Amino acid sequence: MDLRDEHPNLGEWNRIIEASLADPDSEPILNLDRDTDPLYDAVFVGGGAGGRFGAAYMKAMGGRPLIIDAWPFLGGSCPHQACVPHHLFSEAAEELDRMRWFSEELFFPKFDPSRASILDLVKLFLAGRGSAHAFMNWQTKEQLDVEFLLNARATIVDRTTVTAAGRTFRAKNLVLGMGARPVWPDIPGLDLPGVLDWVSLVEELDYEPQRCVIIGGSKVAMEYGAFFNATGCQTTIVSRSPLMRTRSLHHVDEDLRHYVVDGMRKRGMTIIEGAHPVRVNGGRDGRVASVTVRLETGEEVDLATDFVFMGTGERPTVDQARDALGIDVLDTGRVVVNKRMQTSVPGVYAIGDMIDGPMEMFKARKSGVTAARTIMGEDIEFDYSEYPDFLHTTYEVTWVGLSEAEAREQFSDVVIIQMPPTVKGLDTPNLPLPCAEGTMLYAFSKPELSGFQKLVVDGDSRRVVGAHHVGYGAKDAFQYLDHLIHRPEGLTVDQLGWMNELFLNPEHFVQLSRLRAGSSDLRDL
Ligand code: COM
Repeated sequence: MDLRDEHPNLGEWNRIIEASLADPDSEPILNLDRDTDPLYDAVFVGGGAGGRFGAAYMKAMGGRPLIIDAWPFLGGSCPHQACVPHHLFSEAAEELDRMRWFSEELFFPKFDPSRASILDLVKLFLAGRGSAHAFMNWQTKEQLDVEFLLNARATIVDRTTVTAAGRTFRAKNLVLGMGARPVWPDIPGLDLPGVLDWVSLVEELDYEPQRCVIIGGSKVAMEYGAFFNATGCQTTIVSRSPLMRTRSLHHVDEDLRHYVVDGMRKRGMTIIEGAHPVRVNGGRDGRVASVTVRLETGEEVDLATDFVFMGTGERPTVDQARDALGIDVLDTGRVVVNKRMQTSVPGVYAIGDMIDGPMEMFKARKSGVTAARTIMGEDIEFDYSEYPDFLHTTYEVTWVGLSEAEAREQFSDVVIIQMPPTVKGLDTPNLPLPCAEGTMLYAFSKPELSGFQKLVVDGDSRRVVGAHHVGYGAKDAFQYLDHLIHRPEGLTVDQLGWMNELFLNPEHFVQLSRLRAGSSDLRDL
């Protein structure tokens, strides 16, 4: 299907994409300039967030990129199976939480658990996901003017040659952005129906689970687990390490961790830490019926369930590229790159989930852009070792910089500005502050659910070195706080306290800092 001279609108794109997804033999979608045998500045293999942003940036700089993707849409797993459904489910979890807590209070109706359904929300997502796909294709073609070949799997021949849809494409550079897929450990029984992960959940779920055992303690495990539980599906997380103490998360403050994990338990989730899944057992109907787990004590228990969700991490789709190119790859499957996203093979770059670091959107997009700018001759490096992080339970949880414990290892005078404060006898469950969850309805009706926040300051330099927040609406502030505190000159408590806060905002660091900033000798608050 050659669309170079066509200009499908969003509805037309939606139909083209849906038809392509429905038919395994559907034809490739071509948006290619007419010249014969062009030499591209780069072929982006994979048009996910990294490839799409990298190609768009290269085009904007005057280069000639081509994106090839096996899916009939751009944007990759984000709109299809990953971030977008995750955010839909997390938002639903938060709404369900509120409906339950406020059932028959004020203007809230009686909560009807029979209407809270994982399957309904999966169907809602499937019915709507095409609009994001359509927009990615429309924007990339009509507004960003990037050439692409979709619904065609690329085969890497060598570092300047890729084939797809029966054609050969030549490029000065290759940018590998083929993403990552969930990996499952080697446990007997994982092939049973009813064992799903974040990919197969949206593609395959066809019944309403009543009970769920989650294997793994990753962010995905916590986020999806909180959603399942909020729908009324009795959820148990089985994790080797304590939640939020996994290697993939850094700078997690212990008080924040407690607030989050205690909150999950308070909402009825079972969290078994230090435990190893031994096997998954089937029932008479052929579907999963229980999971045998070895507890920290060595005892083995059977957890009855009709749904197992795997939250054990992801691995890059790297085999074909490694075999064809000989690029260096770590044991984890991540491609080795320098700060310019250059692999061990000249002219070959890797981006997004293919490389080390968090599998998050900012890294995907910025690594794609870094590759593009490097190819276009700019002297640019991207260091993704420090970044603001977040996850959702039924709370939104956001953090950046050092935890209190990390700060105490580095600085002799650490000052903590925190809400609720840790003051003996204060009776903090009745303190409606920081009124960060939702916000005022909780503050007045359920003060104990009002969130948590902590600012970590180096008392000597007066610099903010960490910020931690549990509660709705902090993510926006944290992307700016991240920039401010990681500048060479940093951000002092005095500068923070002199900002113009929009009263009432969900995080109160500006006003709390101002209350202390007048003192030459900072104290905790
Ligand atoms: C977001 C996908 S859903 S992309 O980063 O805009 O390509």
